[in-house]
Amino acid sequence: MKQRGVTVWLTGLSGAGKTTITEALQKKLTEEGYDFEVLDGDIVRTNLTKGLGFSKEDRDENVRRIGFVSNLLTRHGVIVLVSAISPYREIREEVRGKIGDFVEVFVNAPLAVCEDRDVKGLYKKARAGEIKTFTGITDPYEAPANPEIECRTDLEELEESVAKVWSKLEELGYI
Ligand code: GGZ
Repeated sequence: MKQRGVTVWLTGLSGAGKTTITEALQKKLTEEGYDFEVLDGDIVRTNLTKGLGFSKEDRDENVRRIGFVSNLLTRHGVIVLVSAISPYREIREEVRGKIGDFVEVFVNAPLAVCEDRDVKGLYKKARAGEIKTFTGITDPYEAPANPEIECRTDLEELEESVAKVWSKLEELGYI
């Protein structure tokens, strides 16, 4: 039977754990032989959305383009893992409406925890005023109202977060 496509959209603050969960899901999907693609904001911004900045307009454009590609892939039976801050609810909902087969994962950790992790030193720079419009510091993050899954990465182990996503995809019949 042909695989059913779905977009698994991970949204959350920088440092919340989106990429880590995506990488773990990627490993599991590979092991189980599924067709999938990954669209990570950080990487997509070096090609598909190159040149876009971090104003609301540019972030929405980034999300819209990621959503466009994700829709094409999803329609062709691919499991698409999207990892992007995607801070604005309205555009996430717009993309959800276009794709239909859409599972939203709220990768949630308190700002203080993300800031404490500061893997890339970006929060420090934002606090120092070296980065303008940094999500959570000088720019908004609108949490999903009704995500299919919420992963509290400060409270649960990575395996637990991955298992939650996996069982939701099973429950919805995508895997
Ligand atoms: C937020 C920023 C910013 C600003 C650079 N605000 O955690 P990261 O480092 O590795 O991933 C973040 C990435 C944000 O790209 P997205 O495409 O996910 O953003 S959005 O969905 O809002 O369009 C972060 C880094 O780039 N970064 N400047 N000002 N994150």
